Amino acid sequence: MDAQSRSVTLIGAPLEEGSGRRGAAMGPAALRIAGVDQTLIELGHDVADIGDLRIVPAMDLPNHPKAHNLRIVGAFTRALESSVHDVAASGRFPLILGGDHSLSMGSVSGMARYAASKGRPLFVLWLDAHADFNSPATSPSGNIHGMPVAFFCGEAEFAEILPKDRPFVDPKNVFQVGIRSVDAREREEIHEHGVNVFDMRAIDEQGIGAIMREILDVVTKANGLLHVSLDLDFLDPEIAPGVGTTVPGGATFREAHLVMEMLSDSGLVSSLDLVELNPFLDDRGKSARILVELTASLFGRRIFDRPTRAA
Ligand code: 4U7
Ligand code: MN
Ligand code: MN
Ligand code: MN
Repeated sequence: MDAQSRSVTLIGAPLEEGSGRRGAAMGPAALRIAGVDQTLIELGHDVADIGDLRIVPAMDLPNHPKAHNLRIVGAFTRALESSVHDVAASGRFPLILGGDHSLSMGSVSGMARYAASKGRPLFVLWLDAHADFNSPATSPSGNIHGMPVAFFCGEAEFAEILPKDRPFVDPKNVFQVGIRSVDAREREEIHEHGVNVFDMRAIDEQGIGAIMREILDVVTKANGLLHVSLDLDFLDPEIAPGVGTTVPGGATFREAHLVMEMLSDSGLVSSLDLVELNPFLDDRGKSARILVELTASLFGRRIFDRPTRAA
């Protein structure tokens, strides 16, 4: 999106059962307390908050030994797939307040259905320490928050959560940035399927600005929609401690803001997940606040304006 005013719908997804521990279900509340709605309003956007999704476990799904809490994650996947699709189809920007990263099975699938209805390709920018391309067969933990990318790419069908004819995301349209923790079999899968990975070393060597220009050029040329999925552990744990799966050596404060500022200038972003915030592990609201600040940069907050870059 550009500096223009957007209509944004906040969708709370108090899901923690996809991760190995409790606490992420408090994420939507912490993001609201940190002022996500007021911040967007002050930037001139129209904001509607539909509250938190409420689900009942999907009893038609199996109790899968290698996909923990599948009935709960599956119910959230269905609820998010339809609400994210419907919000986008009504011309509004879905902003999902998580919740653990398994929620992206639903949010990205909903955007994939919306993009298909418009005849446009969906691209995904995955900002994360992890590739999240496990499946029940490869996962060392059985935690579904390590599987969403494989799921929405159609590479991890472990039960019929969504209709069989749902559109998948082409793994070659997935750009992962910030990666620094990948499991052995997951590594083979992401290479085999052609996921675009910019690991922390790529950020160190090329600079985050050059990487973002490369990604945005691809999306622009394809006339794509771009879904952004921001896992809090993309950031270095020194500045964002409120997360269950800390990995040292993450993105800095300025690297993360530059990503958001360049995304904002591009006008390409269609939807956003804020995930993996665990307020129980946070330090006095620090991590919730940084997610809200990054959201502000994505929605047009600037230090100073810049001349628009020629396309
Ligand atoms: B997150 C892990 F084994 N790969 O699958 C797994 F290291 O959404 C971690 O990126 C997954 O935070 C992390 O359990 C999921 C593990
Ligand atoms: Mn993740
Ligand atoms: Mn992660
Ligand atoms: Mn495969």
